Amino acid sequence: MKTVFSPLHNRRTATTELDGGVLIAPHEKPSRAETILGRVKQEQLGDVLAPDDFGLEPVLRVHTPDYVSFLQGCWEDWEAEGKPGEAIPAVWPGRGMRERLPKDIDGRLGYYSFAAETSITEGTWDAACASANVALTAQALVANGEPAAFALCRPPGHHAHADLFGGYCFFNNAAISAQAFRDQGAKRVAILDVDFHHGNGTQAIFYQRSDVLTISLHGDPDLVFPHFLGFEDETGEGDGNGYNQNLVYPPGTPFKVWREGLETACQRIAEYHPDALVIALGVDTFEDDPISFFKLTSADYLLMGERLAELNLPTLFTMEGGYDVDAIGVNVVNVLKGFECGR
Ligand code: OKP
Ligand code: MG
Ligand code: ZN
Repeated sequence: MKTVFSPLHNRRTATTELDGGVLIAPHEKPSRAETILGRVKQEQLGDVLAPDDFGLEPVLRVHTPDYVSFLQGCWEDWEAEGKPGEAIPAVWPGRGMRERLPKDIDGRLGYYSFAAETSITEGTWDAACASANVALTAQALVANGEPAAFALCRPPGHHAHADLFGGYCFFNNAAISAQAFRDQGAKRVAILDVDFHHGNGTQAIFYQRSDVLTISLHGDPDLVFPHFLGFEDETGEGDGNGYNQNLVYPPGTPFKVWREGLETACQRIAEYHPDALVIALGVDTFEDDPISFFKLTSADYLLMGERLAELNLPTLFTMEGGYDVDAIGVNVVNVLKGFECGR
């Protein structure tokens, strides 16, 4: 399978993540993408292509124009105020307050975010645009007949809503790609999110729609990020009723248990008969992941890929999380190799 990769991911070099009351070096760092790329080459998965530039039009099919403009100008506005550090939101419209866009940059940061761990920095916009272009280039490969493609996106995307950043995400690459499939004539698209965290942005973007089925397997939000969405009683709304599914698991979950959720998800996807499948591929389900609590092993990722291949659908993989950099290349490429074996 072909991989799409852009060195511009390197423009995202935040130095701070608010964690445990201190600013740490971010878990979501450039070496993640470089390590995955290295393994793709080492295992000769297939050609590595540079992305095309799709401009903002396909991004604006998912994200609001005001949010996109905010992201584009945020760093400049922050710097113009002479702030000493990276742009970190610290105030939100809490219960009983007004959801009104303020002029001030601190106010706008809060209006357009749902979490404070993700700082905006000088190259964040460039990297987020490159990441979306990587996804859209791989999407076009699949739309044009490749059975599958791997979008080596960085930064990740599945936490980003139509007008919210957070959880290391700015543009929702999986959602943008699913919408691109729809705009190119696909009747139904399924998004399966196997990242350890709930794909809250993806869920929210399609929550009232039946043309994009969204399913996420993840750690119990009662215990882990994003805390305020991702429970099993969230099944969609209006036209979307029955087209969102959350499969929630507790600390210590091994593949033997997780794969039952994968089976449930795959059966639902098969009965939906989508024209294309998008896999939001996080490998932070790994046993040694520093911020997660599932217990998948490197060998398990081969089996995951094999099961996904059995769906026999045109499949786009978009890279999401995974923070044990020593194992991230092996784990990601195991999913993709397992997928190619299973076909
Ligand atoms: C992004 B993705 C660490 C807290 C981390 C944010 C997690 C974002 C995960 N102490 N909170 O889904 O991999
Ligand atoms: Mg998930
Ligand atoms: Zn994650």
